[in-house]
Amino acid sequence: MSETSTLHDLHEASGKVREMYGFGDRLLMVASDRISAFDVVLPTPIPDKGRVLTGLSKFWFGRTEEIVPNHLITTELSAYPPEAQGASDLAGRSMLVNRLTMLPIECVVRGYLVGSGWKDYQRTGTVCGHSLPGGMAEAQKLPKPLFTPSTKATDGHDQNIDRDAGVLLVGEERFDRLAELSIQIYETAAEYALERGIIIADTKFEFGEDETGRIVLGDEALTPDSSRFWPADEYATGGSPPSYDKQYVRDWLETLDWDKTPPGPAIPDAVVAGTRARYVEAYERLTGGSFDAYMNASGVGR
Ligand code: PZK
Repeated sequence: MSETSTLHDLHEASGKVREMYGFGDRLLMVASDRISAFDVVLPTPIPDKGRVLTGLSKFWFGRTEEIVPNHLITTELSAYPPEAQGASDLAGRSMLVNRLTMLPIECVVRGYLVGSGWKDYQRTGTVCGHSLPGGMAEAQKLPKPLFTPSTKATDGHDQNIDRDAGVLLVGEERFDRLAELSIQIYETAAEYALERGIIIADTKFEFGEDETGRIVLGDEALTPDSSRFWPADEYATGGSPPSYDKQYVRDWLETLDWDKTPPGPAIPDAVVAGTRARYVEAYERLTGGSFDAYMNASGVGR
């Protein structure tokens, strides 16, 4: 006797804070409210975080589709496959997307000299094979955004690669197209965000190919989990600027005697509320719309 399958039976993969379900040539991506800090997923969710990230990805897919096609089909629950219709809590936090053949490089673009880029620069004067002017400060804006791809290493940490290594993985023609697309999307988004008070310091894109061999933007795009967002009014060089969304959590974690290995500590209510407010603020600043309106339009609470 055949049984009706539920969403749980169709689970294909878990990310740190997301889940993926398969429906033949389509996938359902679900963003949870889990938050990670210092690379550890904390036990306390940030209410609506997954909805903010999904709303932002949807917004950016719409604003970048003239540059590159993307995998988004719909976020309309009524258009989801029947197996997903009965599931609760998908509203506003899920996207139905086209299944792609994902390309095996992470397409990182850096507009500012921070993180591993700053470390590499201090050691070698270069970032992923790009040589830079001498005397740059931490968090300084780069003369031009750099394409600094990486691969997922077996330990889960990303390994920066140079052009030669990237070309071995995807071929020269694809590599050059990915670089060009990534920089064009980043420049367009960063210019727009800066007008709204948010610096996108760097970001990571993942691309795939559809059945016709066309390059398509996949994954999430230009969210605070895939990018470094900084408040423009607090920007300064000579240190690592505060994270727009996670600084409350990080500052509170630094007051504890926690060694940054799992399990992380539970987050107090005031820190949860402050962090949620920052995510909602990022959504509203970037999209120019109210997050309440997004929730209502997405069918949250129906
Ligand atoms: C794909 N991931 C990452 C893992 C997540 C996300 N359109 C696509 N086609 C095929 N594969 C993927 C995508 C996308 N996006 C994405 N892994 C494969 C991932 C776990 C949970 F939400």
